[in-house]
Amino acid sequence: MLKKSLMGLIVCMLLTLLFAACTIGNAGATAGPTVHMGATDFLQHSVTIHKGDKLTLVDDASSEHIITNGSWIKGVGHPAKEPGAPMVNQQFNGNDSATIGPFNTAGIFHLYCTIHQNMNLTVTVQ
Ligand SMILES: [Cu+2]
Repeated sequence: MLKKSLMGLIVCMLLTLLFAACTIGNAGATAGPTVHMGATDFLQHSVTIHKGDKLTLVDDASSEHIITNGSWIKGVGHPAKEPGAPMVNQQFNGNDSATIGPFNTAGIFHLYCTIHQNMNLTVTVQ
């Protein structure tokens, strides 16, 4: 009798482990288009996505970023939101990520980091 309940306990523990592993796996995977950021810049300066997509920004460094609509032009930050662009105002504190959008309108949209000069990202939605 004791052996049987012990077996049941072990099976339960194994199932729990299995479910936990699955959950961790899902949390680690980022679905959809992703752009990474280093200490002072985007690791790529343009990305092409589809209408209706969201965009995941991943801060690989320990530095802060504040990403919003607009762009750096000749060393000066210009806030500007194109018609049809989703409102973006996302703070990163280092080693974190966030999803922006959805981008529901086709076009070319500009995002920049208000902290780091020339940290521009062009999002093409098609
Ligand atoms: Cu930045």
